[in-house]
Amino acid sequence: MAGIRKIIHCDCDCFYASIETRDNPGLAGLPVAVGGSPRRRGVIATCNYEARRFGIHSAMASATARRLCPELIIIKPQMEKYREASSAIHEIFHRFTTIIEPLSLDEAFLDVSDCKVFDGDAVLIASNIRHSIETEVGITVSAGIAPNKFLAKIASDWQKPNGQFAIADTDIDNFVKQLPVSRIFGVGKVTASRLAALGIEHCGQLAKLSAIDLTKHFGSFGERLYDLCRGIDNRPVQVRRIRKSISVEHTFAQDLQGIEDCKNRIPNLLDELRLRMSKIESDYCISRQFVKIKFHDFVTTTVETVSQNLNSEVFARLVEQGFRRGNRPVRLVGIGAGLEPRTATGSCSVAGEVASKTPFPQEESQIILKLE
Ligand code: TTP
Repeated sequence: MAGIRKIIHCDCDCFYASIETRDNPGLAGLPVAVGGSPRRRGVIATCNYEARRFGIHSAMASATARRLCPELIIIKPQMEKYREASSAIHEIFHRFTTIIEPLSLDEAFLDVSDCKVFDGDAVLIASNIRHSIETEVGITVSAGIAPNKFLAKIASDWQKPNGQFAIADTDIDNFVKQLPVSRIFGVGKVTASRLAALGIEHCGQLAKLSAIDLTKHFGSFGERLYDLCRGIDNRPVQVRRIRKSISVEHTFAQDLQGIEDCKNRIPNLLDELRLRMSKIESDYCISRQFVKIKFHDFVTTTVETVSQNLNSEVFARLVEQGFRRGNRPVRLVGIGAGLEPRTATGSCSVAGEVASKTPFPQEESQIILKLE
């Protein structure tokens, strides 16, 4: 039927750990994690499925992971290798479509609606992509195939690891009816428990509420919920994602005790931030500077200000402000910049209106997660 899109969501299985096992086959079958050292307050970036059986997961302290599984092998991340694998994977995607929306190094949406390979059969296209990545890059990938991004992303998780799952247009109603509301992107613990209080656990139950009721309970997100619980998602696959920010952060092996100690860390962080910024500055303008401080008790604060460049004095002032909010030892300092795309003529159009409570960008902090 015309108008039905074919979207594939590809997601590598335990990406960093798979690359490490590929490069050291002796690790196969053993519990393996990639992350920082347990002795230096490192955290786990990811772990293989053997390690997950012990309850280990991303962002867990490596020391905790080691306690859960004393034989866990923890490997220091080697980002260069992961980037290389990521571009090889993207080269494979490009054999089938140019409409690719990368979400991270190991995850992307592909719109293959107009692809003629395999007579346009998206299930065969996904199989071939997975097979090509396995043979050419040496790691496994899971894929979801569906008429939209929301369902394709859920489907790629359905048969993980090393599997694929397709949701045909005619199956959508049955599929979403049974889907727990917690699977909807944006439904976190708070929304899920508010829905549970209304007796709603599955999308089928959610679909019984009117758009007006949903908006009454959940504001503008209610409208989105109204669509998603019916399996409707018209968002296009966006070839290039617009970055909102860029940042670097560092967790210190020993807590920093005072303002001066924190400020002394700025030059190194700023060097790294400038380097990263230099790679994208032809596409983006800076609209604000921000600082993130995590105190020793994990309480986190962010401070930001409107700015059009990366100014070390401004960062120092923000660090002072942030530190004073907690006035206690600090385990992490991060600095970053809010970004705006350049206009078509390459100029910067924004003066940078900034909302006072803009949270530290989570996606970015995942990408730049620093591991010791
Ligand atoms: P994910 O796609 O979230 O997870 P994964 O590929 O490791 O495992 P899964 O099979 O469940 O999809 O993350 C991709 C990579 O990003 C991951 O291999 C390591 C890195 N990463 C971090 O560095 N920090 C994090 O907190 C997370 C979640 C991931």
